[in-house]
Amino acid sequence: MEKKFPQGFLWGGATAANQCEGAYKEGGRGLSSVDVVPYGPDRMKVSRGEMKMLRCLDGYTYPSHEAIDFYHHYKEDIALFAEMGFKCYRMSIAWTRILPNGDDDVPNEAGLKFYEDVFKECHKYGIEPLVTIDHFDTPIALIEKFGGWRDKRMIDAYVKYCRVIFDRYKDLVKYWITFNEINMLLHMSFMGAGIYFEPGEDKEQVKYTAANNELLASARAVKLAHEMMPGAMMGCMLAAGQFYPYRCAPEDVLDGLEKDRDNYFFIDVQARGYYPVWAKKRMERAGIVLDLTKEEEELLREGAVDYVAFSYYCSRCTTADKEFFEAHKRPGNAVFASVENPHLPFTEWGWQIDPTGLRITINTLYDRYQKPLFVVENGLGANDKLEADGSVHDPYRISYMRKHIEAMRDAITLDGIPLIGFTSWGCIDLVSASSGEMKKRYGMIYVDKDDQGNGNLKRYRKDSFYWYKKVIASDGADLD
Ligand code: BGP
Repeated sequence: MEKKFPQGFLWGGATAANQCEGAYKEGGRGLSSVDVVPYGPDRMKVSRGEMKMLRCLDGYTYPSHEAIDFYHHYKEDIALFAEMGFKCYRMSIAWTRILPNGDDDVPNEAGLKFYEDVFKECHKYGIEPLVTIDHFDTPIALIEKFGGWRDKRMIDAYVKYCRVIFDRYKDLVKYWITFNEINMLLHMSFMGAGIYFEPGEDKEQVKYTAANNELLASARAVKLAHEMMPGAMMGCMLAAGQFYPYRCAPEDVLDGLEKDRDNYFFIDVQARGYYPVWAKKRMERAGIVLDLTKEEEELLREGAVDYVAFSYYCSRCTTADKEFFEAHKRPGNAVFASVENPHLPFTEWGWQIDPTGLRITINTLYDRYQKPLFVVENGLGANDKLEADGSVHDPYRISYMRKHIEAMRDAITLDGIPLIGFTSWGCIDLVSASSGEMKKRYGMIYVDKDDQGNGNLKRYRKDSFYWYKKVIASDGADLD
């Protein structure tokens, strides 16, 4: 069996502005949704849109404010990525660095310059930037003005922002993603769409209206990008992970199908260009009304993406037996509720480990969309120990990565799936999106900082750093 990955495969790592940049008030940056999502017990409530917090309040700590200070360390960090041999670096642009109020007529030059420098630094080492336009990042000014993505006017603001960055970076960036994990807005509505739910309002209606607005915005961005940047590759992005039926009972299989549809719904629209018939029926049954004109339906068709990107951390498991489901819910899967799968081990944070599930997910996505795929997030969140000599021994991470890379190799060589690349999540330790912790580390580079904000931000190479370097140097042939 061919062990090498295809020529030109984009090996690399991934981060997001809000989880690594810090410097939240520097360079004219405006306040963004992620800046008001605190560390601690209220984090989930705010992320889900159940607790209103549109300002930073005393008594809370906000991890995004400093994060790992990539803003001031980017040269050092990109040099480390280059040392590992990265061919690609996935990152996001903070909308409010470019348009501090989300829809300013004059963009903020300091913000534009910052990303220009970052992209140039990547190119210096032959690293291809892959840019997420919106990674859990809604300008607070727009949330105050429109209530987040529930309002159609968000689309114009987003397109305005896209026009500015496409114009400025057209010669520097080829690969784009319109929204990070777009399906997340159903679960973490504030994080994904800047939505706080007013008491008593119809949450499902609000969520699907917001989804429709993001889908339209994505389509306009794709169209605009193709006009402004011939050759640009525009992608959508799904928080993926197949649902398995817990039992082979048909009701469980049907339940798995329906739960998968909650997620595929978004990508069906973005990749195929239209709402699937079952989605329309579902909304009709739930009394959800979509404000979608004929022209907008046409726009969705014209704005279909070029490739499908996704994150994969674990598979999920479900049953139609509600009592059983509740009794066997796996703690830790705070966002995607899942029954514990007895066949799989799990991480310290309770996420089940399933490399074969990655191959299954890749195949399902390809069967469904027939478009090139890109694994833009995958990795292991774990507690690491920095030794006195500056080393970090993380065999558990190497083992996780090895098995998932093998699963990708099988999907390519045995199944023939066109995979563009793989960017390991949190290639450098950063703030966890769900928990706000630093101690949930994904990196191959350790950053000296803890959950309380202590630490000197110094970077250290973990064992996985050297291992991944070898993997890339051998084009994936050497995974030992
Ligand atoms: C995805 C997000 C990332 C990232 C990752 C790991 O949902 O796109 O932003 O953080 O998951 O999750 P966590 O940080 O919660 O462990």
